Amino acid sequence: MARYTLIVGTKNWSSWSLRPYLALRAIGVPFDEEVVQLRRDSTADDVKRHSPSGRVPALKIEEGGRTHLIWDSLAICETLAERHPEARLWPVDPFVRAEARSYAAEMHSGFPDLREQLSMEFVRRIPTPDLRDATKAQIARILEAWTFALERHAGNGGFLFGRFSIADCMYAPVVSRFRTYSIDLPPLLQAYSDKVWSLPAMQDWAKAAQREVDSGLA
Ligand SMILES: N[C@@H](CCC(=O)N[C@@H](CS)C(=O)NCC(=O)O)C(=O)O
Repeated sequence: MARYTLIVGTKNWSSWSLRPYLALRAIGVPFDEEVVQLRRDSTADDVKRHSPSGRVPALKIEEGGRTHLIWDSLAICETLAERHPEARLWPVDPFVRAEARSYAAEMHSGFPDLREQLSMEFVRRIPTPDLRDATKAQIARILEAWTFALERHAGNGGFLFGRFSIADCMYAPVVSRFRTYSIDLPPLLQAYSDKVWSLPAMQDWAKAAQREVDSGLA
């Protein structure tokens, strides 16, 4: 059996790390975890020891006497979906799957102002900053995208595409950001955010992030 080790950044801050963590938890396989502390003098060297891109997350897979490394949140999620088809991390219908992939890719490559102005502070509550027009437009796009998916698919499980999928993994840090910065959501989207926030895996991440904050690591 393969042995998985997920290398993540400081949990209060590392939005990219949260995504494959949620995918691994959804699959339900055991995995080890190594946390690299971000925003320290040693961070660049510490990350580079684990990941050739100099970024976390990375996933180490030890199998058949060999060690394989996958880096980048979306590449890790895709690899996990391929290795664990029974977990149905992507929707079964090919066109719904293509749509869910579009959601994941849009998040992965976009929303730079949202990411910069509402940076992830998983367990903190921070007054809403004076939002730039670009940030407002990106929030509006996310609300539109979530509404579109939920209205069409949520009936089958309450997530963006019904069952929990990689699309939800990719947007989970946005759920946290909207909570941290008190971004108003209409009831449908608030219910979706509450559902994601209350996932056991999100709550475990929150407990670890709180420990980082309490001990001065974040
Ligand atoms: N596109 C990458 C982005 C990864 C990324 O930017 N990770 C940040 C942490 S969330 C990082 O490793 N930063 C290194 C540093 O702060 O030195 C992915 O999806 O995994």
